[in-house]
Amino acid sequence: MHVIEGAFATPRGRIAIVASRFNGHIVDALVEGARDVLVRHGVSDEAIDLVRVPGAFELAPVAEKLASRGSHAAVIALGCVIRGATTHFEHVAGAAAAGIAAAARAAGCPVIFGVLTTENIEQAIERAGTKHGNRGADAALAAIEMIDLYAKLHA
Ligand code: INI
Repeated sequence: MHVIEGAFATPRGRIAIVASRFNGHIVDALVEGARDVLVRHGVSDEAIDLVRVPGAFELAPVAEKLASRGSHAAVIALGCVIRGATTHFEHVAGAAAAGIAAAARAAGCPVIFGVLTTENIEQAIERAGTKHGNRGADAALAAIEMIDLYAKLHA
């Protein structure tokens, strides 16, 4: 069997992280987790562009713009949506997920979904560098693997 998959090779080119300010304490921990993984896989800190947006709703359009410029090897979208008393959560989380998925399909480079959608702040903290790991770090690993896979599929 001929298996085609991405390796965790040092990616060439720039990496963009788009991160929301809403729930900033959590998102900052995701950004730090992503940055740490990228740098420990050989990406220069200088080659990482961090683009800030107000909330998770704004992640997809900006990720799509960045990805369509062709200036980055991958775009990583990081955010945190926490359920509240109203249906606002569903709209914001749904728009972020659907929008980032659409951006990923349209773009020539990987666009990675690193948005926490949780019931409460505790679940978010657990996934931002405490007992359930760091989803920002996971997103960066996915980006590294996908960059290599795209290179293989385009070769
Ligand atoms: N944005 C988030 O990133 N997380 C949330 O939990 C959230 N909630 O719950 O409201 C949120 N709302 C703001 C939204 O993303 C937009 O920034 C705003 O609606 C302006 O378009």
